Amino acid sequence: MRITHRAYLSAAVTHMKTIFSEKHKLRNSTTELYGGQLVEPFERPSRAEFIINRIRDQNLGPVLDPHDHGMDAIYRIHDKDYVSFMQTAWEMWQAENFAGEAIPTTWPARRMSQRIPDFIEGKLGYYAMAAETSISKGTWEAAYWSAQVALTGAAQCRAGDSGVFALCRPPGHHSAFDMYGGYCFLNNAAIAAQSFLDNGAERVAIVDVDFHHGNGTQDIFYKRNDVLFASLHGDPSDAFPHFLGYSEEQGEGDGAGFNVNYPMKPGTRFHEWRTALTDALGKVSDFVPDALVISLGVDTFENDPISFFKLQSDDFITYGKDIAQLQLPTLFVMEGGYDIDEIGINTVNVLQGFGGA
Ligand code: 5XA
Ligand code: ZN
Repeated sequence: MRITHRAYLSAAVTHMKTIFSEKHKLRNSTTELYGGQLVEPFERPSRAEFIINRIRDQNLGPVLDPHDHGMDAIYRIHDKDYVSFMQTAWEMWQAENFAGEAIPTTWPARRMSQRIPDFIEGKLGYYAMAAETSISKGTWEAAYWSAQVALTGAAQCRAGDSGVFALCRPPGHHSAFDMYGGYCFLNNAAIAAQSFLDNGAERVAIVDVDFHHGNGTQDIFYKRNDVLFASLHGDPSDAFPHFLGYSEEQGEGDGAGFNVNYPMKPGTRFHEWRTALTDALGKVSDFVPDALVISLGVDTFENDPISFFKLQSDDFITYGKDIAQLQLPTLFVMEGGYDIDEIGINTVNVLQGFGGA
């Protein structure tokens, strides 16, 4: 029987597992500060629903619940005081009887004290790197399970799967050691990468293909040489997070040379973007990692409402194949993507491209 390209693709990807928790729905904030207004958040539960529906429609493979790996793996990446703040922020905010969701309004800017205030308003400003992300009921629980999704995905890779999809929500790559924002509370990709290292890997590479720079991941591994971090993103002079992600940021101390940024201008199309990806994958190959983590955001899509690259749906298949050429155990960790109509197609295109390469 002649195997068509499409049939080959479907057959080849049948084995990719997805790790997914319904607990993502607990992250259901109703407000985002955007354009000077409080709007319905772009990062909303339906994002994950469209992705999981597409995975099921396409028979990508089994969908598994996460195991509970506990707090220790989270503390390998995040500050205990920060985690404690995240666990209690909503209760502290509610205790003040504020009407809306918890949003920071003041920051420790240049030449100000870095002491952590007692009052919730001050704590929010201390730990937040951006104001769009409201903390609401259930935020901590959803963030905790999102990290467990990533940890379970890493465990599946270690058990021998060549590619696993961690359908994390909320996303993670803007969250640093003691920082939240950009819709992120715990850095799922960093937690997963560290779990590979803590279970025998010597080196792990993280390639961040989300439209936005992965400032949290960069910051976490900036002085280390056991994690190579490469990020393709909107130039921070034009795009969030604005204050990190320039090409001259190449790592420090032991980490010098292990951080690579590819900032790109508004209107960037796939050809140029793919040139950057090829360069990043070449660096990954030279690094000879034991595992690869992909921070997978599909907000590079041409119709994404908050981004400015011009990738088309088929491009996601192509670059999934490019990633597969490395032949590394690969964990895809979901980050951003806000064109709800296409988010499932674009995400699954990457995974099918990877599986069918
Ligand atoms: O990858 N990060 C995002 O998609 C969040 C961007 C937040 C912009 N205010
Ligand atoms: Zn993004």
